[in-house]
Amino acid sequence: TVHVLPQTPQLIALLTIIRDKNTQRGDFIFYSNRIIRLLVEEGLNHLPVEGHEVTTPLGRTYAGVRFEGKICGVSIMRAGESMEQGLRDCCRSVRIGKILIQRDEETAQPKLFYHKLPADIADRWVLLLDPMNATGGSASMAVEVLKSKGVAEERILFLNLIASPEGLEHFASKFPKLRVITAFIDEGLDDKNYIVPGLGDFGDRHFG
Ligand code: HSX
Ligand code: HSX
Repeated sequence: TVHVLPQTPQLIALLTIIRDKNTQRGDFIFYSNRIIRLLVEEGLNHLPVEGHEVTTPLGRTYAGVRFEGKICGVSIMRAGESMEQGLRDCCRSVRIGKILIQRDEETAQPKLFYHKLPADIADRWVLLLDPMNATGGSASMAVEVLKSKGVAEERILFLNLIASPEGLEHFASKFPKLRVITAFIDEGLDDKNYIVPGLGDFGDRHFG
């Protein structure tokens, strides 16, 4: 299932800045971080909570809730690493796994080079991080890696900034129980399988 962030004027303004080809790296990082923060908070909204009672300084009890699971961020390198800090800003001691997948820009086929994941990942909720979902090939490959480590599809939340309709369809048909949280669904892909209108190569714009 796909959850799109509420398309508020504020969010569109942030997206407009990072889409602008004249936006320089410092601003690109600053404004994309604001969107990433919203994506992380929305992702956390999908995790289960249990009842938890506290006493306030006024001596009253408050029947609240607390998060009951363990989580792990997994970034698809390189671009996905740009989302790690946003997750850490919300979850201080969060564990982070890495999967290095590179898309061959001739064929648009993803290739897996490396992965390193926490040993107990199968017991965790996984927030999969990649800002761009074009054909969906890279993220699918990452999900296959996670599944091979015993992570259930329903425990994976894929956080991404811009998705193409093609990428989302690919994902929905392959992994129907997986949740995708995206800030924006773009028009589609061009003949090189780049997202349009898009924002160019996220990794290049963020890391240089
Ligand atoms: C974060 O810290 C999340 O709530 C995680 O559940 C927790 C990290 O747990 P661990 O990886 O240190 O066991 O706030
Ligand atoms: C870019 O290509 C992104 O960060 C993703 O890792 C990937 C998206 O392309 P696709 O595999 O969805 O076509 O580097």
